[in-house]
Amino acid sequence: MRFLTAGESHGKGTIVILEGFPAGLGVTREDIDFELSRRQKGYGRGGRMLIEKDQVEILSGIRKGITLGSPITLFVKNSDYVNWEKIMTPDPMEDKAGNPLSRPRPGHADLPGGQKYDHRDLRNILERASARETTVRVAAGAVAMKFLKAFKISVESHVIQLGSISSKADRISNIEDLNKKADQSPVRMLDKTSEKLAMAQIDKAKEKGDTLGGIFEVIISGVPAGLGSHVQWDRKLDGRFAQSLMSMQAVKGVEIGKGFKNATLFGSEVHDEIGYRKGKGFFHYTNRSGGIEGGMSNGEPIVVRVAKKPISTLKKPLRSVDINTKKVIKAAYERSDVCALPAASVIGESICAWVVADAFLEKMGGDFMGEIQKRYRLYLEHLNNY
Ligand code: EPS
Repeated sequence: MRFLTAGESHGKGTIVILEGFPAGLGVTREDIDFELSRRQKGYGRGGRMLIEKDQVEILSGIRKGITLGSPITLFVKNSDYVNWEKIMTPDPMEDKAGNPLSRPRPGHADLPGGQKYDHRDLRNILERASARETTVRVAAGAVAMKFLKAFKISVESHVIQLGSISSKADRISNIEDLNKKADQSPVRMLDKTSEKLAMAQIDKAKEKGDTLGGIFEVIISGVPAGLGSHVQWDRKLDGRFAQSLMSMQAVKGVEIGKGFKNATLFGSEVHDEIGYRKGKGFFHYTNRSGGIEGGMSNGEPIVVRVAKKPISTLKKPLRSVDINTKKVIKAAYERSDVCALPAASVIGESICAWVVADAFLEKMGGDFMGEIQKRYRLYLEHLNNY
């Protein structure tokens, strides 16, 4: 399976085409809109989320609530486009609406993108680099999640660190109704003390014209052993998670299990001892590896942690250089989120859901749900008898 997204942040909207998705899965607009609305929430977001009410339009590939096996096209319109029509129009325009943006923001795509594509108006870069693009990645993820649900695989997340505030609920790899609980928190943290401190830190950053990042954790339960493969670099499941998650705007670190901590310990303190129980099959006594060994799922919950840097659009801008005058100036500021970490954790779920669904389909094979389900039953039988 693969997908491609397109769209500018203040253009007509964002769009995604999903290719290779099997037939026979029930998917409704409500399924997708539910995830889209989760992406819009979180304490610390800016004015844009008050303008948008992200809702999907299904343009192809789903008929009467069932996937057809043909490309699925999902479109999410930008309500803000009406305010940007003159600036973002694809038509040739005499009108010089919108001053060319010449003050690159440190940390954003503005400068390297301008250099690479030879744009003198940095808006031509920032519009596509914007995290608005994640809208349709979440739409794609919602379809993948629906697929995984049919095989009792769940994808959930929570924020474990926001700025300097660590959640006390760090490293819970099997919590019931994790998402239900995290969704109740404005910062998607599980313990109330950290939640309060984190919100206070967001308030402080806002006051100072600054921004905040942090770390979230995605937990994927119900994954059978054997997704991904050790035989080739681009088939390794951990590598696929890292690439997909790193491609999310502002993400600067990805860790599987206790990745960085494990690097500081003895091997005997790191590796998860293997057990066997009749009926249950093989299992591990611990899960420090985060459910992936040798580039393959090992049957334990997959635990992925993602570090997101603070958003680079600062109300109190950093020093930069105007690309035309070459004079030292302050970077451009329009409006921005102070902290989009809670939303990022929702986006992370979607990205992980796609990775798992892709690897799952690759392993089981099949073009329609009944076929895949049959093959999965056989594979589970194989695992039980192994
Ligand atoms: C976003 C929409 C954007 C930003 C944010 C994500 O809207 P606007 O640029 O109109 O405020 O809020 O994008 C960025 C953080 C960024 O650096 O571009 C969204 O829908 O998530």
